[in-house]
Amino acid sequence: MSENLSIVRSRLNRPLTYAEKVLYSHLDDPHNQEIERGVSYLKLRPDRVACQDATAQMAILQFMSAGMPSVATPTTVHCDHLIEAQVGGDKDLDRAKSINKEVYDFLSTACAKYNIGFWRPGSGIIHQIILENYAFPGGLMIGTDSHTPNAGGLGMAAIGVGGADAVDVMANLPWELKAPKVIGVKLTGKMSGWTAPKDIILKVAGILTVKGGTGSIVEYHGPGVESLSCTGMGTICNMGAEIGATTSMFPFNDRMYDYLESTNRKRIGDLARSYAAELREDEGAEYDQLIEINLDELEPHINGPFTPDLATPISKFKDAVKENKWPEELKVGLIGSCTNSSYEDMSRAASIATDAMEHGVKAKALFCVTPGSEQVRATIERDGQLKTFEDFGGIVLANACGPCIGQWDRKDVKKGEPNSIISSYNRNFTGRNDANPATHSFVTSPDLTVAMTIAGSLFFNPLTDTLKDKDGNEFKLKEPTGDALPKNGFDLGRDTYQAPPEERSQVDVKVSPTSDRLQVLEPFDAWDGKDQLDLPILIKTKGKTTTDHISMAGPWLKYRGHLDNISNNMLIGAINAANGEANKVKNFKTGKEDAVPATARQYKKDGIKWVVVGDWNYGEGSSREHAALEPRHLGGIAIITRSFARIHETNLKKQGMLPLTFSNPEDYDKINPDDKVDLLVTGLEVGKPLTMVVHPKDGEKWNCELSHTFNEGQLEWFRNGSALNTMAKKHGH
Ligand code: MIC
Ligand code: SF4
Repeated sequence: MSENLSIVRSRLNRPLTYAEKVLYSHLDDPHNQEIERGVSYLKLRPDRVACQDATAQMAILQFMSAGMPSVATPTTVHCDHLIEAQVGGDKDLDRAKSINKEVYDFLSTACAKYNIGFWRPGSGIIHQIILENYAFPGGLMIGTDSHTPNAGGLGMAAIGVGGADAVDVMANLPWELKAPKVIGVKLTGKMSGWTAPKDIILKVAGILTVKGGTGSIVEYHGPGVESLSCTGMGTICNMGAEIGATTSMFPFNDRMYDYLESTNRKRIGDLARSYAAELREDEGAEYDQLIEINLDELEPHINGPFTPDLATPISKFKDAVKENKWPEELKVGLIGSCTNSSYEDMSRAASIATDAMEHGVKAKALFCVTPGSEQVRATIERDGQLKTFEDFGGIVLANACGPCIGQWDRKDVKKGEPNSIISSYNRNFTGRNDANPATHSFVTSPDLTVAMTIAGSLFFNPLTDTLKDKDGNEFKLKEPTGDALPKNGFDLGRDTYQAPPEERSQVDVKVSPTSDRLQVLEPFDAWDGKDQLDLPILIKTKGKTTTDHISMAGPWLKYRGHLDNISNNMLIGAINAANGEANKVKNFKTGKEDAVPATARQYKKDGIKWVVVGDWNYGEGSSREHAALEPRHLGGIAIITRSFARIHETNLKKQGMLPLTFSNPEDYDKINPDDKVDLLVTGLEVGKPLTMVVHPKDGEKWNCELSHTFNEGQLEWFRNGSALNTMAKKHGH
């Protein structure tokens, strides 16, 4: 790292931010790489790749077609997304193992064959396991999950990507990233009382909004950092995904050292100490934007509903609930997830539950806990917090994503019934947790989640309000307390890791041709070399179109390895600008209304290519490349929007689609869902806008200018039909 860095330093001759140091020290060609923040495409060599089960299936299916004997970069796969919360812990886990047997068998044999570490179901959530085992200061990793930045809590540049990007790195190609800008967040003051690390990112999300971090790394620094635990920093970096940031990072410090030591990595901590000067920003480093937050004044926040950037400080929350007529009764409180499952989070939450029980009261709302890892679960079982949660009335779910991603067999409300839930998770898009669009989902710290759960009401503010004890006397909850790290060390719990075997050539990876869960990928057709004329608009979406709208999770997660089957969820959550409804579009040939995937299939059958028109920040949220593969599979050619989220834009390019943006964002309003368009693709060139001719149903045709961010290599992907086709072509098969 220092060698590469000194090469880059002598070229740039200016102080560097920490994020820049980590990225530039991983350049494939530090001598010649062009480096301009926000402009050049960097070619990087990540140290590590991580995949979770819901995205690994597609990644591995693509890797298999690259024809390599093993991965070129250390890689792990984590089974966490496919476990549905029903009754709790072990029972749910056993059920998941039997329902998903085929997929787990596929992943475990593929991992064995290609030399990938495999974390079995029950081991925990990818980002927690990475923090506990693999993250290290100064490292660069990519992960097929948008919350990969969680490892920024250990000073790593950890970036969420689609499966095809992971495949590049597994196949020893450099990984490409537009050189990010750097947003500095300077923390001053000291955190105390009811304020938790989560409140920093909830506040930042309010300032920057869901698209404010696009194209940037958020770098935290300043004296306030000292009052944060390593896992607290992880929480902040984790939820940086919600502002579209490429990643978020903290500089190396003593709290990271302590965490490394308590997770059996003192050696790495010592090494980091000896390079400490390179593991932080240079004096005088310049940020593209600077935000300052004084932790002495920072209030606890609650964000939501429906979007993670609607930030309300607790002192104003009751009024906001009244004003907006959000359902006041709190139905469910949920703590845990990859965002907030640390030992510290669990012990602080348990301290509040204990306080309540000492007054003879328990959770009024339903209360669920998802431990982030087997290690955290076993440790809080040993140290008593787990029992506290159960005594308090809580259900301890399996170490997995569970309700965070709609893996929740929720029984307490009917579909369509307006209700409120609050969690310590990171995302709260419509329908995400329970597939009920009327559920108002709020995100906050675990501390506030527990406090609100006791009150059963969104009107409650634990800083100022009292509760009634078992005899009807009023009492105030004590401020939460907890240890950042367990005094007696971590208990590793059950062994859930499968190392790849020495002898791998005989391992057989099976994909049954009749499976409805797994399907071998067929290469997409190359571009026909012509302009694309007379294309219908399959749907013009209105407002938020997140990856949850484009390729819903929950029950659909089971088809993540089967492109044709999962394509039946394409855009079913997106709102059609033509009628304000979801999953109802008009087939221009028949004039009949039908579901979006069905209409696309009909066009495909008739040999008609189509486009989608979308609004701002299209594809926000997940890294799931299914959101790009599905339109490609069903015959789409371009997605034309006001703007894109980073991972989704790259995913579209990788699969041979055209992500295009209106050069004049107002043109979005001028497009009618009934219009037809010509895309003059033969004129596609790096750095030049593309012309789209719009043919309104009645009226004059007009020219619309579209922008794109393709570089030369990426244009090849389009011409060849996909990045994978391009790789195959280079390898001569
Ligand atoms: C999410 O939080 O939305 C997910 C589910 O973890 C996704 C990954 C996926 O869709 O498989 C993510 O964040 O990238
Ligand atoms: Fe899992 Fe939720 Fe974290 Fe995504 S955000 S990795 S679904 S726990």
